[in-house]
Amino acid sequence: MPTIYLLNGPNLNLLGQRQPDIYGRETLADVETACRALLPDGWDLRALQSNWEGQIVDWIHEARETAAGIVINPGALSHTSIAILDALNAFDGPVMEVHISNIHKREAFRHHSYVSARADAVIAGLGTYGYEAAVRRLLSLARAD
Ligand code: CA2
Repeated sequence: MPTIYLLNGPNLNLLGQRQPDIYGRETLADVETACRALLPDGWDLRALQSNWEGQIVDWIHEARETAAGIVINPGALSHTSIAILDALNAFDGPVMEVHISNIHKREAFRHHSYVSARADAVIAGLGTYGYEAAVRRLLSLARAD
């Protein structure tokens, strides 16, 4: 069954609980539900969150075997992690990078993302709708194949 990996990095488990002015009021569970609702019959979503860089690297390796595409919000690891970039570079399918906030409107240290060097698209500032936009794009790419 074609599966989309929805990966979230550090602190995104707190979504909907703190800083609603920046990240909105939806929880990660809400995001998963909204993304799952977009899937055609026969598709699956594997939604995962970790505060640990190595765990995210391991999930990207797992995705190499099984995933039709990856939607990833690496959180703060976007700005630091060459390990996640290297793992994504070993994945052959489409990669959508999502940031809930507009990282370019925030502190300078958020303006650069290592992951963007691999991502096929970068979505920033659409709020949690960015995840849905990313899933829609992945599905349209897969259907064009
Ligand atoms: O805008 C985004 O999605 C970010 O990837 C979120 C990261 C931040 O470090 C990036 O620069 C931009 C932080 C995620 C923290 O999420 C929280 C959510 C609610 C409450 C506290 C933290």
